[in-house]
Amino acid sequence: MELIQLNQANTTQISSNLTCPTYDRQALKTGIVHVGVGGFHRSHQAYYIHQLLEKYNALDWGICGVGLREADRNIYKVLKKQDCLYTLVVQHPNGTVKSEVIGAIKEFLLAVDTPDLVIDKMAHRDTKIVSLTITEGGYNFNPSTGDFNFKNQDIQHELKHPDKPKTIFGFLTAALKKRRAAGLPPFSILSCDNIQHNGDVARKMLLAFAQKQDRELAAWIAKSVHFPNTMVDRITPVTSPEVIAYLQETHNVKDEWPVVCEPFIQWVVEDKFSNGRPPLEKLGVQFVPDVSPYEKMKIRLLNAGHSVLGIPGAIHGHPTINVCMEDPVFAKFMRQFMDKEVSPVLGEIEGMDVEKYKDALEERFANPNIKDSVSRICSESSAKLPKFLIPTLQENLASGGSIKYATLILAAWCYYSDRRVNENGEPLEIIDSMKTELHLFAKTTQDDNIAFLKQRELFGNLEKNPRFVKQYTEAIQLIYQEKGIRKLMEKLI
Ligand code: CS2
Repeated sequence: MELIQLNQANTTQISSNLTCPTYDRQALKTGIVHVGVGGFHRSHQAYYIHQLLEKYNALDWGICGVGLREADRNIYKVLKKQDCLYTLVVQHPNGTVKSEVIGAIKEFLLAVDTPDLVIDKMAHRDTKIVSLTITEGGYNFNPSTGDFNFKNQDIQHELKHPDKPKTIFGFLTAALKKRRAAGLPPFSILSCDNIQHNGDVARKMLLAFAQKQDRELAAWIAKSVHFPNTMVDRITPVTSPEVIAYLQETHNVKDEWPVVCEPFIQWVVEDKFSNGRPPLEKLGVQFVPDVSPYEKMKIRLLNAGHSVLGIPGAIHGHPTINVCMEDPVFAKFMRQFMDKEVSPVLGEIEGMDVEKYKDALEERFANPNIKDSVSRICSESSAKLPKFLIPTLQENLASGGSIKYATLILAAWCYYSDRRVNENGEPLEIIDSMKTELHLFAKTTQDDNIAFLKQRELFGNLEKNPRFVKQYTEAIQLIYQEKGIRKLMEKLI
């Protein structure tokens, strides 16, 4: 049988063996402009919106996707060819698979090609929210001071040429300026990245930038734009060729970039919007006055837990998170890290059962059908660890709590950045915008055991803490004896 290309015209045919949108996509307005259309946006926010369209026909809340970088050209091409349709493949731990075509994204713009269209879209009266998944690095702050990085070349360019934006900050200010001039209300800026107080961070960064560009505009933004904090959650691995083949074999559909995810989904949002919001509470999104306890719990347990498995997993040669969880040493190490180092700093969280949350995480990480690669988890560790892991370590240093698990992970990260091969001699796939610097600092470790810690923007003043330095130096010496990371983990549990 000939494969059917996924696109709008073919949905009638495709829907005979794969669920397709039934709402009128032609009539969709794009109330949301979303910047950063990766797998996570497509498994999470776009899926919620899709359900809202299916169940409540809320046609004002379609999505216009935006890619800011040249690297977004691939997704742009695929989505264009597929009329922005894609398949979401939900993989349950017991092997059940539920696939569905998602239609919430109506258009997609590539900012490097058409920056003016992006500004116009954000400034359009239909746009009520600009949401973001631009990754931890996209917020352009110095990880150790939290201040806006004005040294970034693209930012320098934008400050000189406000009409030629490149980064999210240039686009948001250009669009808000236009709205203000037209007498339109501002949009809300909804950050969906794994950063504690993500809305507050987005606000602080945008205001720092806007103040340098246009003080009056900055004052207007400060007064009238809302930046709700959010906690987002759904494990979404990188799409593998097997999933594309699976859809071809099982559903006879050619989808060049489907998305795989786990069944679990959660979104907690502070209910403060500048210009309305979709009624997502109908789908179980939790609107709360303060998102802090949720985000802290998620980032310190889930995201840090991932790194605690992923970095030693990469060194040892475990390909995925579920394979790490099948290894009893890794699974126990991760749980003890959560119990002994994270739980004490989290304390009691009102209305939340932290023990249950950790149990559920163990099950989610172990889902054998997700096959979340350790290389995805280790990617951009330079942006993740300072937010996910180091704060826990610092709080334990302050309180005299346990630090040995987190410290071993930092020492392992140094070894990983230095050696760049796993224990079987196979090259590691390191994806990190600071890859070169990480290697430069790590490679002198054998002469100076704490060389890696000298990257102050990542580690702050940890190198000055005698208790930490002692623990770290011991860990480094043991790792560099090359007896195997797994043995070291075993010794600690
Ligand atoms: C992962 C996240 O690599 C990582 O940072 O921990 O992408 C994680 O899978 C999501 O935050 C789950 O919601």
